[in-house]
Amino acid sequence: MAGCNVVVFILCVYGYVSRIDAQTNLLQNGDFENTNYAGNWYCQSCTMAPSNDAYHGSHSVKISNRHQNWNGLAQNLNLHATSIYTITAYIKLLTSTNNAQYQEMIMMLNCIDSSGAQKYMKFGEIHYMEKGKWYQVGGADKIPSGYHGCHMYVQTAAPADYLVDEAEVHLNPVLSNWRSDANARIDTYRKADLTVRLTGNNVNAASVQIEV
Ligand SMILES: [Ca+2]
Repeated sequence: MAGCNVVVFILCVYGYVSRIDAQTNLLQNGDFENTNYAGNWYCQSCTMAPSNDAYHGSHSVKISNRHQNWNGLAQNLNLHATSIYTITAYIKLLTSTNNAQYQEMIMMLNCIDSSGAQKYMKFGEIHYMEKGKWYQVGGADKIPSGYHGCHMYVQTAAPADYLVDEAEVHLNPVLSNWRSDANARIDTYRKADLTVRLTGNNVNAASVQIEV
């Protein structure tokens, strides 16, 4: 922000805060570099353990001992109803059901409303994930009205072991007044009065052309 003058400084600060909101990873220990998962990740009826086979950094997490498709890595999230979020993670399939070459991998979000009703959303899926390769799985979706208490989890056919690394959840910014805001910025920063003075004798202002 070193280039901001006094007037622009406030806008720079506002923009900086907005970028923090958009870029902040809402997951705790999303890179799995902390191998203590207490208070962040948990396994839905499965086993989780640190792995040195990492997509990023030094560690990922290995998920095993699964018996149902929904048995998988999960983390709780307190999200805002009607907001749009992006959920992604890098996943490597280690073993597959029936030793198939490919297997479907899904990034899921489950949310609950005040009456206890549950909503299941697919944020992204890889239909044909091949064993032994890292894939980014996920996407963006809007939280339905009334829902806020959520948990994201990975779903795939059981039994199959997999690794997860670099998991992220971001709030997508909403630019509701982008056109009027853009016009206001153009008026402020790109438009200014231009004064032209003619000097000398015998100059007819009606015959002067100005090119910019
Ligand atoms: Ca990592």
